[in-house]
Order: sequence, then C-alpha cells, then structure tokens
Amino acid sequence: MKFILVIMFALMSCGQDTEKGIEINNVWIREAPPGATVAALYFDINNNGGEDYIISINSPVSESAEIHNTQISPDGIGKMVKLDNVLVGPGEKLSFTPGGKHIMLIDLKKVLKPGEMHEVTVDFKNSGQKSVNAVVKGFSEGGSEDHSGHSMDH
Ligand SMILES: [Cu+2]
Repeated sequence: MKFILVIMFALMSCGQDTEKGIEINNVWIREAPPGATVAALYFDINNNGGEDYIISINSPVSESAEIHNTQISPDGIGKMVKLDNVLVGPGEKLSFTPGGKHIMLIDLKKVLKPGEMHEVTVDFKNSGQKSVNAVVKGFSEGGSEDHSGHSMDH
C-alpha cells in the first residue's frame, strides 16, 4: 500500500512540472436554472511556454463539452461554430468570453447556482490535463451574452 502511494505521488508531481507553461485564470460558468440543458464556460489562458492546443474539456457537471466560437453574420445573428481545437501560441494570452470563444457544457447533470464552485479539466495537446475551479456567475454578472446563438441544437 505504501509503495502504491509513493508511485501515485511521483506521478502527480511529474504532471505538475510539465504544466508549468500554461495558466488558466478567471474561470467561470454562466448559471444554469432548472430545465437548462447547456451552460457556457469561460476563462483566460496565459501561455508562458511553447505552442500548444486546447483539445478537450471535461467537467463532472455535464455529460460532455464542446469548444465553440460565436460568429456574427452580416445580418447580426450570432451563430455558434464548433471547433476541434484551439491554438495557444507561445506567449499568447487568450480570452474565452461571452460573444466570443467559449466552452459549451452539454447535457447538464445538475442546476448551476451562482456562487457554486465546480471543477473543470482542460486537456492540452502538449501540456496534458489541467484542473481548475470554476465559479458560477448569475445572468447579470460577467458581461452580456447573445442568447440567440444558444438556441441551436446541441
Ligand atoms: Cu456554444
């Protein structure tokens, strides 16, 4: 048993070393009232290391998650486009914000209330998985969002 614990600890500290280059800050999720099936997740990325890609996101609060970008058509209608990955260049600062790139948490397992904290894991191609805590913000906080784009079928 002691031997297994030592191995686990070694693996954990090893993982932290390889993740040094990328910071994830200001992680938050838009509140999800009863009946909501999706919620948007936002964060800022600060890459102090080499080129990398966000390839997937996981959270215990939803069945799955997709990387989305919001594109505004000439007639002003926001449409969400699914991205397979997002490039994070060396030294790049990247913001996922309402009206721009965001993570869509799909098939929510629970109601998300303002003030709650939930774990989110971001998977990078080179840096591996990074787990962070996201705070749930109410509809009036964190900037407005074009909800028309969220009527698309997920
Ligand atoms: Cu979306």
